[in-house]
Amino acid sequence: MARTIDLRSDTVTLPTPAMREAMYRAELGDDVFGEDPTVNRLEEKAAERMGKEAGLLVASGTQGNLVAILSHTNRGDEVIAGDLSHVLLYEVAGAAALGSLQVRAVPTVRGMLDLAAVRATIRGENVHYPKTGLIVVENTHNRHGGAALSVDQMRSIGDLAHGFDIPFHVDGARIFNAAIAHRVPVSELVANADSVTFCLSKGLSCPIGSVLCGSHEFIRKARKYRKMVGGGMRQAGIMAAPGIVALDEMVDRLAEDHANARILAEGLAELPGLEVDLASVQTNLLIFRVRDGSADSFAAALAQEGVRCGSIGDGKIRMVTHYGIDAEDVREAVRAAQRVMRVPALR
Ligand code: TLP
Repeated sequence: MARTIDLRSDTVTLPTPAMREAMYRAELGDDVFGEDPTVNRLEEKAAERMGKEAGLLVASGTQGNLVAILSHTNRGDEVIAGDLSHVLLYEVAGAAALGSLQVRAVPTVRGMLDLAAVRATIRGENVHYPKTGLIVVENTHNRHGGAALSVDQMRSIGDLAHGFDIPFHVDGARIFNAAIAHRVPVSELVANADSVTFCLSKGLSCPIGSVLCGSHEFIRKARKYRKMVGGGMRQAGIMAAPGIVALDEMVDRLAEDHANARILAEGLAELPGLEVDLASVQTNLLIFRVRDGSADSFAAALAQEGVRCGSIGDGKIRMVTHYGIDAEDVREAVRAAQRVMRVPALR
């Protein structure tokens, strides 16, 4: 049987042989005591890469964002985030449930926060108002089809936030994809961010983990919140070791995923019945609309053809390219979609 081409997410990536080897050989200690040398090495390396003072290994992107949000704010504060952001839509309302925070959504265009709306949403001094405690931006932006914000865009958000003395957190689950798309060092993208979370377990192919980076003082606070939410892990070097391999070996290859996403998008754009906005495809993620028929049945029929994708609501399909998917796989995915679109039941 032909193998499945799994385009549901870059989270499905499996560790490389070098990562498995690194896990096997990792020097370990108790990280809650700060004694796991491999974790310490990853945290230093990640912080250096991001241009920040310190790093903190966390279990997931969701945990990294939650811990960052808790560390920047106080109970009852407001957090401003994009209307389609992951922290708002897909993190189980952790900020509300665990931080007693109110998240205010502002409109976004291709991942970029509407700055006038942000300005209008920031609270002034009034007995009725909560404090605006944090602004969160996502780069690249998941629900905006992997849109990559530029250095200028990131800087303008940070400048606005800091003009009001508000910290600025970056949900950079896929920040390296943004850096590759704009051909800039990742540290430039997050230069004026107070904190950034990036995921090891997506395009970088690690089995587990994300790293939260920021100032020494911020990370000291975040370390306690990580413990509070059960993220104090012991011999976590086994998950940090592949992270080190990822930062050394897996960043530049993200360009291949972007090239494959482009081949995929161009192929799908040819098919009548699908609505693909080629201009929106910047990185490894592609969101398009099924014009004829339902997105759910399209995804189900495509799965029958050996290609898995995500039906994300509103008649839309998401496909993500990643390590383990090559140009021939995406061409096969296009052929499968072609077969599916000819199925009369879908029309
Ligand atoms: N996103 C996952 C799903 O949750 C949708 C995916 O398959 O894309 N920020 C962003 C921008 C993300 O896309 C994700 C994961 C996270 C945070 C959370 O990361 P994890 O899954 O490690 O908690």
